[in-house]
Amino acid sequence: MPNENKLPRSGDIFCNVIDNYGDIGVTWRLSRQLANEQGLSVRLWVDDLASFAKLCPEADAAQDSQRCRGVEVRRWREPFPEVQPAELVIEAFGCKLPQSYVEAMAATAEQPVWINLEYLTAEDWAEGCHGLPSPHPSLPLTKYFFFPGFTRQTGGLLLERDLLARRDAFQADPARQRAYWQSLGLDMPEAGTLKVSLFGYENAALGGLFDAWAASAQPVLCLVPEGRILPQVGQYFGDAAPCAGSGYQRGNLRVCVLPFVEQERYDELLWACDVNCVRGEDSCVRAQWASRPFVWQIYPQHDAVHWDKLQAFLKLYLAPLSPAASQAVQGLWREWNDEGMAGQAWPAFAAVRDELDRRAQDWARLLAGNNLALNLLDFSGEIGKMRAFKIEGQ
Ligand code: TRH
Repeated sequence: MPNENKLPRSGDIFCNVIDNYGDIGVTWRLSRQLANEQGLSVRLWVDDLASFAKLCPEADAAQDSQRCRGVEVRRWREPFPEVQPAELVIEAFGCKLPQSYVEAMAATAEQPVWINLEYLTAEDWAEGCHGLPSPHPSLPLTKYFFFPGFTRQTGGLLLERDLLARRDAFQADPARQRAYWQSLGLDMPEAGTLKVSLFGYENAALGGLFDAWAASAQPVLCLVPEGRILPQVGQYFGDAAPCAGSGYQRGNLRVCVLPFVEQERYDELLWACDVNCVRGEDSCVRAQWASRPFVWQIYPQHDAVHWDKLQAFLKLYLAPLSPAASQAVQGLWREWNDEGMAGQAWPAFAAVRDELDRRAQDWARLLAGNNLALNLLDFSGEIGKMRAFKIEGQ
């Protein structure tokens, strides 16, 4: 059947898991949105199903093909099976598509829209590169760069249709929050307790921050999902085998280790906390949708290029803040990323939390209209129309 409005009806999304959960976290989220909110028939090709199963526990890492939450999840292995390419093809983060699949794309009657979904950055150059075409050197195919981002000149951010309404309902409902804490095996924290979630990479600054929380006048409850920072948490409290369910107390600081949960449930943790320490890319975006102050541990890259990325984000995020609040955030983020004495910057950060709360809410409102999945479909539709126009004009 001819596709009159030129919006894609099917999608193939390719994910090569490099390390951690960011690559699969983003592609799994996008797959579900395209399938469940936009009605596309979506195949997600993943080369590491064990990582995928951490985000989606009902998945079976031993299966080559399975349906999970409206998405066909396929093991990406070589030799790549012979399949009909989808109308929208997304390679995430520059992963190299199988040669046979690229050739099949070139052989289709209507060329698929081929997108390279890039990493998120607030750096200015992303606006200039967003949407640029890259013709294939030998085949009649063009790939387009699609940059997520924080401004209208970029592709926006992944945001589920009902996420903000669900967040508001959760944050306004003490009964739901109580039930959430109980599901973690904890009582609802007493009013006045500062609740912090802490998802991070190894970080030598951890001890300093823990010291500051232990010595603070306000009780601090810190929730640590299982992961790379856990050995250091154990070391701080003299426990050689920390695991989900472990709990510790020092001074006014209580730390509870949580299991790594499925992706949707991680949002609830962010909504339930007053401050969220996040890392990488996807958890950082989720912390922004939580509308609470956050501390970002950026994924470290060669030649320290991640510092430019961090500064570019701070420039946008901090622009309307008072000098005191702006300096407080910069101080803590720098220490947390530079593995300095993060504890030293904490009191200044804690002192401006009201202003940071307001900023977090404004920021999420500002970003919410720039939805990546919708932008991606609009972009694909435009390319489809442009091609149809060219063919007609021939
Ligand atoms: O896991 P990450 O460190 O991934 C990183 C980044 O994406 C980085 O940009 C990339 O270059 C590198 O991988 C290779 O952090 P990120 O991006 O926050 O991804 C974590 C995912 O895990 C996110 O989708 C949220 C999810 N998550 C859960 O589903 N359950 C949990 O309990 C927790 C803590 C996280």
